[in-house]
Amino acid sequence: MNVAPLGAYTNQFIQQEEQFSAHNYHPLPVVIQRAENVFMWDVEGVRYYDFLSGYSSVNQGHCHPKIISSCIKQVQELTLTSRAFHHHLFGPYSEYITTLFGYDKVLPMNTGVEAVETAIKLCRKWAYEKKSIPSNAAKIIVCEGNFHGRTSGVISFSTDLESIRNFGPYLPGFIAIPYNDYAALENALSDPHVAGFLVEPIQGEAGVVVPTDGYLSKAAKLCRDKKVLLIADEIQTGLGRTGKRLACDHENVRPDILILGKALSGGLIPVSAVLADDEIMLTIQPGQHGSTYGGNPLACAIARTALEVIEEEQMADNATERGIQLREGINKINSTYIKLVRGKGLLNAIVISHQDTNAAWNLCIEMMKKGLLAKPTQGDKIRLAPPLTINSVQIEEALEIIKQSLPVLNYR
Ligand code: IF1
Repeated sequence: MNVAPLGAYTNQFIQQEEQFSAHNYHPLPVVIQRAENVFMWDVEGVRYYDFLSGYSSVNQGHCHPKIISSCIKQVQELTLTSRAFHHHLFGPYSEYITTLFGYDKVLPMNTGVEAVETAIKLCRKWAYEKKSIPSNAAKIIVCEGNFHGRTSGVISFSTDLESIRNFGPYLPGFIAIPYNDYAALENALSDPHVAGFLVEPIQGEAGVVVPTDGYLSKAAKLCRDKKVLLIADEIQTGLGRTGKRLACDHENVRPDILILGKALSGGLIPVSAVLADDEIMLTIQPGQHGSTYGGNPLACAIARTALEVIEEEQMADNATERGIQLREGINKINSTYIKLVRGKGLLNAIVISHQDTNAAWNLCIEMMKKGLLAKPTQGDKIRLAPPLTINSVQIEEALEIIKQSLPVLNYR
């Protein structure tokens, strides 16, 4: 088993970070230097299983060779034109991604939250120009427990106090309803000024909250009936993570606006995208929205290959099989400290049962010492989300590490 000493190098880098960088994260005490596929190595040379995958950004495995080679080829030829000029990769990439997901058009952005902000602007523009909602009266329904990013606009509809406290004033025009509550949605959509329903098919940050089977498809039908745009944030759940190309595919739901990010670049650079049909997408005309790096040649080259390898290597199917193996393996451990395991594909979380509020953190530290990196979320949950390239032998090894780490919780 790996033993991860808090070695001299590790401490040196952590102290440097402590002094010279903002304290907006509380990382595990490990300093990563290299990564390949499902593994990362720290500055002490210790190897770890990556069970966070950059919050589902490296679905394809770290430094996937085909994505890296596309990047190396492109980065030496052309990296940025800005959208003031056309470039030769934008048309082919746009055709590829819109054909793959079945939409008329794509609007390329960079980070996930920029794509969420873009989707909100598209929804509002459509509301005023197509649904004739009175100016500035459009409302978008969101869910309690949501996580869609950290801009001032997007945190305006967060229900997480730490994400919003002292960042006001907030952007108006959002109504939060309970997640996975069809009646609450039906009630909210009775307001004629509602333009859209923004939802994560599975709530990641909330601790991998999987809605009841049928919730998404019933919500989609209700939105259709009420002429409200269904906006699916698949930034974390998309691109094979839950065992399908999109989490919406589990219920054959086609959102009106699809938001992608994270693994769209395989973890190389920030690449995000908003997909929609012409009625919605063409409400934005030249000069009404944009981004310096949106749709840049390097992003197009990387994202095209990042999408191709998910399909070619059937990563969604592997996520389904490995996810079943992981959840069954965890249930077999039958630990009193694991209240439950939940998830779909390789987006999973265990809920820790222990009177110490730091138990999940302590378990993560112990798993780190034994060679597996995972992070607690919402206090008592630990997300388990390895790259979709993980194989069955590696899942068994990871299960053994989890099993061997649990006794660290043998304290009152
Ligand atoms: C952090 C969470 C995960 C996302 C969904 C949009 C975005 C995210 C469903 C915005 C980003 C990241 C952000 C990062 C940690 C991580 C996260 F814990 F914050 F909530 F994954 F669950 N929609 N999630 O998950 O995308 O702008 O970051 O590219 O802010 O701490 P981004």
